[in-house]
Amino acid sequence: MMNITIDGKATQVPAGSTILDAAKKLDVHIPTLCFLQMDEMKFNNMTASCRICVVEVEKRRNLAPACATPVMDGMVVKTNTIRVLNARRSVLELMLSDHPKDCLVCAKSGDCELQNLAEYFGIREVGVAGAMSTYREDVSPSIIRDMDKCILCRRCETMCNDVQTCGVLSGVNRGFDAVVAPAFEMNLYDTVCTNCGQCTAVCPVGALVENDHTWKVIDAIADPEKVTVVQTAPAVRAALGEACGMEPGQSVTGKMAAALRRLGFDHVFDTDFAADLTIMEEGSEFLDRLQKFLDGDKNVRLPIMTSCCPGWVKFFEHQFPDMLDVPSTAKSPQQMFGAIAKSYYAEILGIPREKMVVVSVMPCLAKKYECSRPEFAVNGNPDVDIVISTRELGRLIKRMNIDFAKLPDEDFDAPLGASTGAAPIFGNSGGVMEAALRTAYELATGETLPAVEFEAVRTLTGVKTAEIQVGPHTLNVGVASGLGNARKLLEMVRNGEKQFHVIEIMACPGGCIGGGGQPYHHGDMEILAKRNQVLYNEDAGKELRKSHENPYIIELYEKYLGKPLSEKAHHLLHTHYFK
Ligand code: HC0
Ligand code: SF4
Repeated sequence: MMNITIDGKATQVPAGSTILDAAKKLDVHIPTLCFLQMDEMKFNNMTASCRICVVEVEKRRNLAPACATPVMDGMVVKTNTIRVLNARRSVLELMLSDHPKDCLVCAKSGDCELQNLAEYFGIREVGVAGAMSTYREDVSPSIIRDMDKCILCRRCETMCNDVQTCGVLSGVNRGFDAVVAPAFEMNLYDTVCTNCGQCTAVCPVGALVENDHTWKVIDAIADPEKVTVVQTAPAVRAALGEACGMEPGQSVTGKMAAALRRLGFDHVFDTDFAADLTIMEEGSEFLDRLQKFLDGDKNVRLPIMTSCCPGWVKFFEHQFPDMLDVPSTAKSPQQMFGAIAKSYYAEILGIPREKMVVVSVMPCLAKKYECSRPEFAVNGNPDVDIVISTRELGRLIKRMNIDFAKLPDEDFDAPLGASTGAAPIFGNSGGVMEAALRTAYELATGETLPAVEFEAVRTLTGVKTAEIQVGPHTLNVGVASGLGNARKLLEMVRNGEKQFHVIEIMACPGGCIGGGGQPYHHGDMEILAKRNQVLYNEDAGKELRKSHENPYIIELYEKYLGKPLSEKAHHLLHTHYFK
């Protein structure tokens, strides 16, 4: 152990700890900007590039960055001397001298770590004339890159390279022109970017933000010629409260339905309905492949992999093009919902699909890209027209003067608003697997499951493998969240290291609860754990907890689709992948 004294308070920390670690232990606040660490995700941005955290160390000539300086035994540190304060203020002024001053119209205003620091240090004018560099704006369907605002903290690079293993972003150019960009300074859209949005989740400023579509939603609602239909993803209900000023960990499903009605949507539905539908299709596809495999069919591909996460789909299309026949062909719940809304439900309403506007509220930025894929449209009319993130819905609710916390709990509309407990858990890593196992077990064995909870596949972050008994079959299952973890599982499959039967992958660490469009959690992993619990509680509180028990899903098959994997179901609910 190392002894250290900070601002007159003494403590001991293990060797290898930084001054910042010791300060946290002592409850001494040291401001940081570039630094961010999330051990559970293996995310560690310790570039020490911003120098906001400098401190004075006795017997050392230079100030030291607290985030990257290891504690030495007997160290004496001061965090608030005039020398330290002046150095931090100069650093901040230099940074602001090369930063746009358009906070009034910046997407990150109110949530910007640089703005917060300027306020904390009482900066009222920038006394340094900087050479403001300008960079073109890069707009993808999911993300806007405004590199004028980049402060070179490198958090996005760490996320994209170390956690997601996509390798899209790295530092380019020198001096004032230095930015973080794709190779050859290509647009994100032209790279192997998966649109996961995890870079926006860690960007401290407005350099990487979602492509905001809130005004498109307002326009659609105000258009008297349009019928607006909204769907909400499983993970949104676990975090929307945070975007509306409530404490993390509160389930706001009923308030969310009420808010969407107050916003003026004509039909307030739930992606959870389509999650149940996905289980019917994906579960049946799995049982079909498993039976063929057991019958000795050499052409059948196992494991089956979930295909509901569009960041993951883009990842395997780019990185594993030799394995495009492995994932399930089932569309994601978002796209199944759009396809059913604009066929089955448009027919019930007696309107043409062009009159309907389907809006999704998602925890995810890749969903914005997913709905723009040409295969998810009929004669150019998309199945899902507009996707907004949880953060954007929070903004809309505030913009429309809705006092969210005081709203009553309301139900979704029928028929596309009904779901079982198997659906909300889709938002947790391991949830799609659990939902699929509940249904596959009962369809395969014809018996009632003794207990619906499959604890063995529940995991907050990382990789989990388990053996699950389904009737006479022992299934090897794998679950991964975060694309770096997905890569590990896929390489095991490709190398033939392990025979899996089913694999669930979600691109974002923790699953959709940690999606790139969720309220910023600033590295606080407890917030993710609370969101995770909200969804399991919602499942536990439902009377029906298996997708095949959803009465409206049963009705949809009886009246419209026939049975899972029917020709009509294939036409509306399945897709294919591209190299
Ligand atoms: Fe998800 Fe989904 S669970 S990807 O994470 O399957 O975004 O929440 O909506 O589509 O249902 C996101 C969340 C969804 C889809 C569902 C799946
Ligand atoms: Fe990398 Fe994901 Fe950001 Fe694309 S969206 S640049 S893949 S972190």
